[in-house]
Amino acid sequence: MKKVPTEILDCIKENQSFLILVHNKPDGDAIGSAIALGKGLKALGKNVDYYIETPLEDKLQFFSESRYFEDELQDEYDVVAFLDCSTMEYAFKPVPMVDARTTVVIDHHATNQGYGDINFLEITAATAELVFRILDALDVELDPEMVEAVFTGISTDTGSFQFSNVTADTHQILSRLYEKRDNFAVLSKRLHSEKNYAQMKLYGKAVDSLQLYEDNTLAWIFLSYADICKYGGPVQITDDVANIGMNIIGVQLSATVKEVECGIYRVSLRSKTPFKIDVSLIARKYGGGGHMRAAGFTFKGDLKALKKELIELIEYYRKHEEDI
Ligand SMILES: [Mn+2]
Repeated sequence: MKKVPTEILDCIKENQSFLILVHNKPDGDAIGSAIALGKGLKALGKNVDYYIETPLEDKLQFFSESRYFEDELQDEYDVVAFLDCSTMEYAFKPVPMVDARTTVVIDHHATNQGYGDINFLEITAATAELVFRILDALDVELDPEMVEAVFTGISTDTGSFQFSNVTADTHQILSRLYEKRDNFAVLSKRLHSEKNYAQMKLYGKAVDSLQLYEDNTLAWIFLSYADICKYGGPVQITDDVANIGMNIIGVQLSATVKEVECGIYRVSLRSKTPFKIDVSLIARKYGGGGHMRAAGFTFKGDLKALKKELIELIEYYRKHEEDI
Protein backbone atom coordinates (compact mmCIF):
# COMPACT_ATOMS: atom_id res chain seq x y z
CA MET A 1 0.00 0.00 0.00
CA LYS A 2 1.20 3.52 -0.82
CA LYS A 3 1.97 5.95 2.00
CA VAL A 4 -0.49 8.52 3.28
CA PRO A 5 0.68 12.13 2.70
CA THR A 6 2.24 13.50 5.90
CA GLU A 7 0.32 16.82 5.53
CA ILE A 8 -2.92 14.93 6.20
CA LEU A 9 -1.55 13.17 9.26
CA ASP A 10 0.01 16.38 10.64
CA CYS A 11 -3.22 18.26 10.02
CA ILE A 12 -5.16 15.72 12.08
CA LYS A 13 -2.58 15.69 14.88
CA GLU A 14 -2.36 19.50 15.10
CA ASN A 15 -6.08 20.37 15.06
CA GLN A 16 -8.97 19.84 17.45
CA SER A 17 -12.36 20.53 15.83
CA PHE A 18 -13.49 18.80 12.65
CA LEU A 19 -16.58 18.94 10.45
CA ILE A 20 -17.14 16.04 8.06
CA LEU A 21 -19.04 16.58 4.80
CA VAL A 22 -19.91 14.11 2.02
CA HIS A 23 -21.80 14.34 -1.28
CA ASN A 24 -25.53 14.79 -1.88
CA LYS A 25 -27.65 11.64 -1.72
CA PRO A 26 -24.91 9.86 0.24
CA ASP A 27 -24.09 6.30 -0.82
CA GLY A 28 -22.38 3.51 1.12
CA ASP A 29 -18.91 4.87 0.48
CA ALA A 30 -19.82 8.39 1.62
CA ILE A 31 -21.48 7.15 4.82
CA GLY A 32 -18.88 4.46 5.55
CA SER A 33 -15.99 6.88 5.03
CA ALA A 34 -17.60 9.59 7.18
CA ILE A 35 -18.33 7.25 10.08
CA ALA A 36 -14.94 5.52 10.03
CA LEU A 37 -13.09 8.84 9.93
CA GLY A 38 -15.40 10.55 12.41
CA LYS A 39 -15.13 7.79 15.00
CA GLY A 40 -11.40 7.52 14.38
CA LEU A 41 -10.94 11.21 15.08
CA LYS A 42 -13.07 10.93 18.22
CA ALA A 43 -10.87 8.03 19.39
CA LEU A 44 -7.94 10.44 19.12
CA GLY A 45 -9.76 12.88 21.40
CA LYS A 46 -10.93 15.28 18.68
CA ASN A 47 -14.28 17.07 18.50
CA VAL A 48 -16.22 15.91 15.44
CA ASP A 49 -19.46 17.07 13.85
CA TYR A 50 -21.13 15.77 10.72
CA TYR A 51 -23.39 17.53 8.25
CA ILE A 52 -24.94 14.74 6.19
CA GLU A 53 -28.18 14.56 4.22
CA THR A 54 -30.87 12.37 5.77
CA PRO A 55 -32.88 10.16 5.66
CA LEU A 56 -30.33 7.59 4.58
CA GLU A 57 -31.26 4.76 2.21
CA ASP A 58 -32.89 1.89 4.14
CA LYS A 59 -29.91 -0.40 3.68
CA LEU A 60 -27.57 2.16 5.31
CA GLN A 61 -29.74 2.80 8.36
CA PHE A 62 -27.87 0.68 10.87
CA PHE A 63 -24.93 2.77 12.08
CA SER A 64 -25.50 4.11 15.59
CA GLU A 65 -23.06 6.94 14.79
CA SER A 66 -25.58 8.36 12.30
CA ARG A 67 -27.55 9.73 15.29
CA TYR A 68 -25.08 12.65 15.23
CA PHE A 69 -25.75 13.53 11.57
CA GLU A 70 -28.26 16.23 12.44
CA ASP A 71 -26.55 17.78 15.45
CA GLU A 72 -26.21 21.52 15.67
CA LEU A 73 -23.04 22.90 14.13
CA GLN A 74 -20.49 25.41 15.37
CA ASP A 75 -19.84 28.56 13.33
CA GLU A 76 -16.22 27.65 12.87
CA TYR A 77 -14.01 24.55 12.68
CA ASP A 78 -10.28 23.98 12.60
CA VAL A 79 -10.81 21.57 9.73
CA VAL A 80 -13.67 20.93 7.30
CA ALA A 81 -13.13 17.60 5.54
CA PHE A 82 -14.82 16.80 2.22
CA LEU A 83 -15.06 13.04 1.66
CA ASP A 84 -15.96 11.26 -1.60
CA CYS A 85 -16.82 14.59 -3.32
CA SER A 86 -15.30 15.04 -6.78
CA THR A 87 -16.13 18.77 -6.70
CA MET A 88 -17.07 21.20 -3.94
CA GLU A 89 -20.43 21.82 -5.65
CA TYR A 90 -21.25 18.13 -5.31
CA ALA A 91 -20.87 18.30 -1.50
CA PHE A 92 -23.88 18.61 0.81
CA LYS A 93 -22.97 21.80 2.71
CA PRO A 94 -24.48 23.93 5.47
CA VAL A 95 -26.01 27.23 4.30
CA PRO A 96 -24.46 29.59 5.15
CA MET A 97 -21.21 27.63 5.01
CA VAL A 98 -19.29 27.41 8.29
CA ASP A 99 -15.81 28.93 8.57
CA ALA A 100 -12.91 26.56 8.16
CA ARG A 101 -9.31 27.32 9.04
CA THR A 102 -8.22 24.45 6.79
CA THR A 103 -10.15 22.45 4.20
CA VAL A 104 -9.16 18.86 3.52
CA VAL A 105 -10.30 16.79 0.54
CA ILE A 106 -10.13 12.99 0.65
CA ASP A 107 -11.39 11.38 -2.55
CA HIS A 108 -10.90 8.63 -5.11
CA HIS A 109 -12.57 10.15 -8.21
CA ALA A 110 -10.27 10.57 -11.23
CA THR A 111 -11.87 13.93 -12.07
CA ASN A 112 -11.11 15.56 -8.69
CA GLN A 113 -8.99 18.69 -9.26
CA GLY A 114 -8.02 19.13 -5.59
CA TYR A 115 -10.07 22.05 -4.24
CA GLY A 116 -8.86 21.77 -0.63
CA ASP A 117 -5.95 23.37 1.23
CA ILE A 118 -4.77 19.79 1.72
CA ASN A 119 -5.78 17.06 -0.76
CA PHE A 120 -5.47 13.30 -0.45
CA LEU A 121 -6.45 12.12 -3.92
CA GLU A 122 -5.76 8.66 -5.22
CA ILE A 123 -7.67 6.49 -7.65
CA THR A 124 -8.71 3.66 -5.38
CA ALA A 125 -11.88 1.57 -5.40
CA ALA A 126 -13.45 3.64 -2.63
CA THR A 127 -12.78 6.67 -0.46
CA ALA A 128 -13.11 4.26 2.48
CA GLU A 129 -9.77 2.74 1.41
CA LEU A 130 -8.09 6.12 1.90
CA VAL A 131 -9.79 6.60 5.26
CA PHE A 132 -8.64 3.14 6.38
CA ARG A 133 -5.05 4.00 5.45
CA ILE A 134 -5.21 7.32 7.35
CA LEU A 135 -6.48 5.58 10.49
CA ASP A 136 -3.88 2.85 10.11
CA ALA A 137 -1.09 5.42 9.80
CA LEU A 138 -2.36 7.11 12.98
CA ASP A 139 -2.48 3.75 14.82
CA VAL A 140 -6.20 4.10 15.51
CA GLU A 141 -7.78 0.84 16.67
CA LEU A 142 -10.95 0.17 14.64
CA ASP A 143 -14.03 -0.59 16.75
CA PRO A 144 -16.69 -2.99 15.34
CA GLU A 145 -18.75 -0.16 13.84
CA MET A 146 -15.69 1.35 12.12
CA VAL A 147 -14.90 -2.07 10.66
CA GLU A 148 -18.45 -2.24 9.29
CA ALA A 149 -18.16 1.31 7.97
CA VAL A 150 -14.97 0.64 6.00
CA PHE A 151 -16.43 -2.60 4.66
CA THR A 152 -19.65 -0.83 3.64
CA GLY A 153 -17.72 1.83 1.71
CA ILE A 154 -15.55 -0.61 -0.20
CA SER A 155 -18.23 -3.23 -0.74
CA THR A 156 -20.79 -0.80 -2.18
CA ASP A 157 -18.35 1.08 -4.44
CA THR A 158 -17.04 -2.19 -5.89
CA GLY A 159 -20.44 -3.82 -6.47
CA SER A 160 -19.51 -6.46 -3.91
CA PHE A 161 -15.96 -6.78 -5.33
CA GLN A 162 -17.10 -7.35 -8.91
CA PHE A 163 -16.12 -4.05 -10.54
CA SER A 164 -12.88 -3.37 -12.41
CA ASN A 165 -11.74 -0.88 -9.73
CA VAL A 166 -10.80 -3.66 -7.26
CA THR A 167 -7.03 -3.92 -6.64
CA ALA A 168 -4.58 -5.86 -4.50
CA ASP A 169 -4.73 -2.96 -2.01
CA THR A 170 -8.49 -3.35 -1.78
CA HIS A 171 -8.06 -6.99 -0.79
CA GLN A 172 -5.22 -6.21 1.61
CA ILE A 173 -7.52 -3.83 3.45
CA LEU A 174 -10.30 -6.42 3.39
CA SER A 175 -7.93 -8.98 4.81
CA ARG A 176 -7.22 -6.59 7.71
CA LEU A 177 -10.98 -6.20 8.27
CA TYR A 178 -11.46 -9.98 8.33
CA GLU A 179 -8.79 -10.19 11.05
CA LYS A 180 -11.15 -8.10 13.17
CA ARG A 181 -14.27 -10.11 12.51
CA ASP A 182 -15.22 -13.56 11.24
CA ASN A 183 -17.49 -12.78 8.35
CA PHE A 184 -19.47 -10.13 6.60
CA ALA A 185 -22.21 -12.34 5.19
CA VAL A 186 -25.14 -10.63 6.90
CA LEU A 187 -23.87 -7.16 6.06
CA SER A 188 -23.15 -8.10 2.42
CA LYS A 189 -26.64 -9.45 2.01
CA ARG A 190 -28.11 -6.29 3.49
CA LEU A 191 -26.03 -4.04 1.24
CA HIS A 192 -26.51 -5.93 -2.01
CA SER A 193 -29.42 -8.35 -2.09
CA GLU A 194 -32.10 -7.75 0.49
CA LYS A 195 -35.35 -6.03 -0.41
CA ASN A 196 -38.65 -5.65 1.33
CA TYR A 197 -41.64 -7.55 -0.03
CA ALA A 198 -42.93 -4.62 -2.11
CA GLN A 199 -39.51 -3.90 -3.60
CA MET A 200 -39.14 -7.57 -4.59
CA LYS A 201 -42.60 -7.57 -6.19
CA LEU A 202 -41.75 -4.41 -8.10
CA TYR A 203 -38.49 -6.03 -9.20
CA GLY A 204 -40.51 -8.99 -10.48
CA LYS A 205 -42.85 -6.65 -12.32
CA ALA A 206 -39.84 -5.00 -13.96
CA VAL A 207 -38.45 -8.38 -15.10
CA ASP A 208 -41.88 -9.30 -16.40
CA SER A 209 -42.10 -6.15 -18.52
CA LEU A 210 -38.70 -6.71 -20.15
CA GLN A 211 -38.55 -6.63 -23.94
CA LEU A 212 -35.56 -6.96 -26.25
CA TYR A 213 -35.03 -5.16 -29.56
CA GLU A 214 -32.43 -4.84 -32.29
CA ASP A 215 -31.08 -8.41 -32.24
CA ASN A 216 -31.44 -8.47 -28.45
CA THR A 217 -28.97 -5.62 -27.96
CA LEU A 218 -31.52 -3.19 -26.47
CA ALA A 219 -33.32 -4.06 -23.24
CA TRP A 220 -36.48 -2.08 -22.46
CA ILE A 221 -38.15 -2.17 -19.05
CA PHE A 222 -41.33 -0.26 -18.30
CA LEU A 223 -43.05 0.32 -14.95
CA SER A 224 -46.35 2.15 -15.08
CA TYR A 225 -47.49 4.68 -12.49
CA ALA A 226 -50.05 2.17 -11.26
CA ASP A 227 -47.37 -0.54 -10.77
CA ILE A 228 -45.11 1.81 -8.84
CA CYS A 229 -47.90 2.97 -6.56
CA LYS A 230 -49.04 -0.59 -5.95
CA TYR A 231 -45.58 -1.66 -4.77
CA GLY A 232 -44.47 1.12 -2.48
CA GLY A 233 -44.29 4.38 -4.41
CA PRO A 234 -41.76 6.21 -6.60
CA VAL A 235 -38.92 6.43 -4.08
CA GLN A 236 -38.77 2.67 -3.61
CA ILE A 237 -37.06 1.91 -6.92
CA THR A 238 -33.60 0.56 -6.31
CA ASP A 239 -30.51 0.60 -8.52
CA ASP A 240 -30.72 -3.10 -9.22
CA VAL A 241 -33.99 -2.56 -11.12
CA ALA A 242 -32.09 -0.24 -13.44
CA ASN A 243 -29.42 -2.94 -13.86
CA ILE A 244 -31.77 -5.82 -14.80
CA GLY A 245 -31.27 -5.30 -18.54
CA MET A 246 -27.50 -5.20 -18.16
CA ASN A 247 -27.49 -8.69 -16.71
CA ILE A 248 -28.86 -10.23 -19.91
CA ILE A 249 -26.30 -11.80 -22.21
CA GLY A 250 -25.96 -9.87 -25.46
CA VAL A 251 -27.59 -6.65 -24.28
CA GLN A 252 -25.48 -3.56 -24.99
CA LEU A 253 -27.86 -0.82 -23.89
CA SER A 254 -30.61 -0.96 -21.32
CA ALA A 255 -33.42 1.51 -20.67
CA THR A 256 -35.59 1.40 -17.56
CA VAL A 257 -38.62 3.66 -17.93
CA LYS A 258 -40.64 4.52 -14.84
CA GLU A 259 -43.83 6.50 -15.11
CA VAL A 260 -43.42 8.78 -12.09
CA GLU A 261 -46.58 10.77 -12.82
CA CYS A 262 -49.17 10.28 -15.49
CA GLY A 263 -47.28 10.87 -18.78
CA ILE A 264 -43.98 11.82 -17.10
CA TYR A 265 -41.20 9.26 -17.20
CA ARG A 266 -37.93 8.84 -15.38
CA VAL A 267 -35.52 7.04 -17.70
CA SER A 268 -32.36 5.24 -16.52
CA LEU A 269 -29.90 4.20 -19.20
CA ARG A 270 -27.03 1.74 -18.81
CA SER A 271 -24.43 0.51 -21.28
CA LYS A 272 -22.15 -2.47 -20.92
CA THR A 273 -18.39 -3.00 -21.30
CA PRO A 274 -16.84 -3.56 -23.86
CA PHE A 275 -19.43 -1.85 -26.08
CA LYS A 276 -18.51 1.80 -26.44
CA ILE A 277 -21.98 3.29 -26.14
CA ASP A 278 -22.07 6.63 -24.34
CA VAL A 279 -25.54 6.83 -22.81
CA SER A 280 -24.89 10.28 -21.34
CA LEU A 281 -25.30 11.73 -24.89
CA ILE A 282 -29.03 10.96 -24.84
CA ALA A 283 -29.47 11.91 -21.19
CA ARG A 284 -27.87 15.30 -21.73
CA LYS A 285 -30.01 15.93 -24.80
CA TYR A 286 -33.09 15.67 -22.56
CA GLY A 287 -31.68 17.81 -19.75
CA GLY A 288 -30.38 14.94 -17.62
CA GLY A 289 -26.85 13.80 -16.87
CA GLY A 290 -24.57 10.99 -15.85
CA HIS A 291 -21.64 9.01 -17.15
CA MET A 292 -20.87 6.97 -20.24
CA ARG A 293 -22.15 3.77 -18.58
CA ALA A 294 -24.99 5.13 -16.44
CA ALA A 295 -27.16 8.17 -17.06
CA GLY A 296 -30.70 9.35 -16.47
CA PHE A 297 -33.25 11.98 -17.40
CA THR A 298 -36.90 12.93 -17.16
CA PHE A 299 -38.91 12.45 -20.35
CA LYS A 300 -42.30 13.72 -21.42
CA GLY A 301 -43.30 12.54 -24.85
CA ASP A 302 -43.70 9.59 -27.16
CA LEU A 303 -41.97 6.50 -25.78
CA LYS A 304 -41.96 4.85 -29.22
CA ALA A 305 -39.88 7.73 -30.54
CA LEU A 306 -37.49 7.38 -27.59
CA LYS A 307 -37.12 3.65 -28.25
CA LYS A 308 -36.36 4.42 -31.92
CA GLU A 309 -33.72 6.91 -30.87
CA LEU A 310 -32.00 4.31 -28.67
CA ILE A 311 -32.04 1.80 -31.52
CA GLU A 312 -30.45 4.42 -33.77
CA LEU A 313 -27.77 5.06 -31.14
CA ILE A 314 -26.86 1.36 -31.07
CA GLU A 315 -26.82 1.28 -34.88
CA TYR A 316 -24.58 4.34 -34.96
CA TYR A 317 -22.04 2.78 -32.62
CA ARG A 318 -22.14 -0.51 -34.55
CA LYS A 319 -21.35 1.28 -37.82
CA HIS A 320 -18.55 3.33 -36.27
CA GLU A 321 -17.10 0.62 -34.06
CA GLU A 322 -13.71 0.79 -35.74
CA ASP A 323 -13.19 4.53 -35.55
CA ILE A 324 -14.36 5.14 -31.97
MN1 LIG B 1 -16.96 6.64 -3.61
